[in-house]
Amino acid sequence: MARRISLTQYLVEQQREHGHIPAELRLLIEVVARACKTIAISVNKGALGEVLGSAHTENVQGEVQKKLDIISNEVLIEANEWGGHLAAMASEEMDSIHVVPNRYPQGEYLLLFDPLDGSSNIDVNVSIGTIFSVLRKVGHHRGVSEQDFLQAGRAQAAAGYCVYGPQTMLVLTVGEGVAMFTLDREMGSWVLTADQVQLPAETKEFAVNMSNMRHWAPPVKRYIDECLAGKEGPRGKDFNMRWVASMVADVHRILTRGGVFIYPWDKREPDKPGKLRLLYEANPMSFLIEQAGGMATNGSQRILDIVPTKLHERVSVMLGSKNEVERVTDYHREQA
Ligand code: AHM
Ligand code: MG
Repeated sequence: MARRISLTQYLVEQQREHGHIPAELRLLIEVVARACKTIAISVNKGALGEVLGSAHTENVQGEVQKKLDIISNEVLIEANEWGGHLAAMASEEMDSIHVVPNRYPQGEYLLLFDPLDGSSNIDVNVSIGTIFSVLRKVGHHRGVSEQDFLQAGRAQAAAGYCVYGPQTMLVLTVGEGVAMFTLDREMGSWVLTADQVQLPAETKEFAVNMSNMRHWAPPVKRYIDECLAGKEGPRGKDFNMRWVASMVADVHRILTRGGVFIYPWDKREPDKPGKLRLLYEANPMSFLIEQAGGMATNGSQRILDIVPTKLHERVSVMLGSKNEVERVTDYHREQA
């Protein structure tokens, strides 16, 4: 039987080989992974655990929260508070940062997360996930504030997601490629099932919410129109479309077989750069995609180079197979 490599073993071996996973970061990743197992149990119980439906509250972005959004947020906070590895946390579901309480030692890391991404899919039993991003607190100042979180995505020490689908999988990068772990439910352990994941530069599959087409800017419309024109059009090949409406599930498919994911700016809310959040969604996913040989931009700029100006900043997102993201980004440049 093939040797099973656990998450712990993977992290220890990465530290030996590359020396960039100090014990605190390893603890942090293991605690997040453990929290994801707890969230997976609630997700799997569904109606039996009385966790479905709305919590009848709104988050800072004015979105109605589901019970599982709140449960997942609490699980992540409770799991990460006491270990001494973190200075503070920020979440899509909290107005402001959560500083580690005084009763616990403060560490050097900052954890950011979307506790349960794909909220609209919770009640219909479609894949959802947890997305996380890890930054280091820079400088030696005492205390921690929102300002400490406003770092460009290229500064991430680690990032990943857990997808709650037919299989529960943890996908992780610590800056040396992308590794995928599958949860062995009987053993309760994460087992390495793919390492050094690479996505193809070419693809024939795109993911976008087509119902917004009439609101898009011309470069996005041009790119999708050309894909839709198929063999007879300028691209000379037929394209396939997929849209799960859970970014985690769409990105997981792209990491597995290639593709391009687009959630662009659109005219519905012209003052917002996009729907997705830079710090909790776009940055961690862009780090993973780049580590797998793909590309991620907002149409004009590499996502990982954007310096955030606020915690809940939104961004236009185009990520996935390199040649396709390059093309749609070029269309934006030609139009500028
Ligand atoms: P959420 O974090 O509130 O779940 O919103 C983010 C989700 C993404 O997972 C997904 O790509 C997108 O929203 C789907 O949006 P839409 O319903 O507009 O297609
Ligand atoms: Mg989300």
